[in-house]
Amino acid sequence: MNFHEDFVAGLRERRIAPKWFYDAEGSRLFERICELPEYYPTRTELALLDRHADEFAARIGPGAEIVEFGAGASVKVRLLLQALEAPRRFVPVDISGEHLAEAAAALRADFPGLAVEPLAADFTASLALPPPVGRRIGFFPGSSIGNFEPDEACALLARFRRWLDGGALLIGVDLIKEPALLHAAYNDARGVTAAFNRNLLARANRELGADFDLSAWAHAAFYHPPLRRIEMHLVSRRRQAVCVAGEVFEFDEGDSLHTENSYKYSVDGFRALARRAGFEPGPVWTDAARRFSLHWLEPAGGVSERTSG
Ligand code: AVJ
Repeated sequence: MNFHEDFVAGLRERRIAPKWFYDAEGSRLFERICELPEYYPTRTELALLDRHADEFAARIGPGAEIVEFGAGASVKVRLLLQALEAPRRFVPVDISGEHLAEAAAALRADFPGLAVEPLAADFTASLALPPPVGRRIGFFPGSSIGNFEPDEACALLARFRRWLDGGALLIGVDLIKEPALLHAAYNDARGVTAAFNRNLLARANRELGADFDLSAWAHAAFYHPPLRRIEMHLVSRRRQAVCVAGEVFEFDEGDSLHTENSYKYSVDGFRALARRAGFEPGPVWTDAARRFSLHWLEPAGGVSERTSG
């Protein structure tokens, strides 16, 4: 559960969970990725949120509470909040506490009537949400769902459904597309994605006193069509030994640490997954080039109308 144990266990398995990318530095690097010309998901999703904000607001209704899972920067939720009628409360949940506090302060200043109650937590573990104060709506933008194996993604969606207490989920999902476009998005010319990937090792150096030589690890990211996923790896450029918290790990030239999967879905494939998780998929919004999608998911099985009180 903590970075130390999970990272060391991950080194043995040659696989590290992507949630550990997001320390303060990693969160900053991720924000830079979102501004890259090659990284189409963020700007495509932002355009969708902007264009359809009134439709989302109509579905969400007045006096709602928004819970954002993996809330990094607040740009996306701002578009939503601005369109809502008297939103009651915003609960951003993020694994990077430092990052959360900054964003929360800015939101409070800009939305005076809104209670902002950040929760520094790992939502892949357990989540102690406060009792809802209005109709609770989940917001999970950015296609972070793609980080999970489809079965895990299904289990996570089912957990969101329970946490949402009868409320709906608005979720962003990156779509299957031409491999060249996917490849470019994870192999940007400026090397920001490579720096983001290597920050995992830099973080281990900072927090665990590890002695990774960052220049000895190559960034590798590629689309794997049979599994419909981008894989990111850090590949050892030479034979080397690394010391992490008193333990030595040996790597041959070409050994890889698998640091991330980013699954891509078809619209129908994702709707089927959502159904398996107990949701009734509603409308889907996509851009003209069908690069990215936003899905409205209601809990299946007749959930009561929202109450006004
Ligand atoms: C935040 C998981 C959606 O998979 O595209 C971006 C993370 N990794 N570039 C993604 C990421 C490399 C991103 N998610």
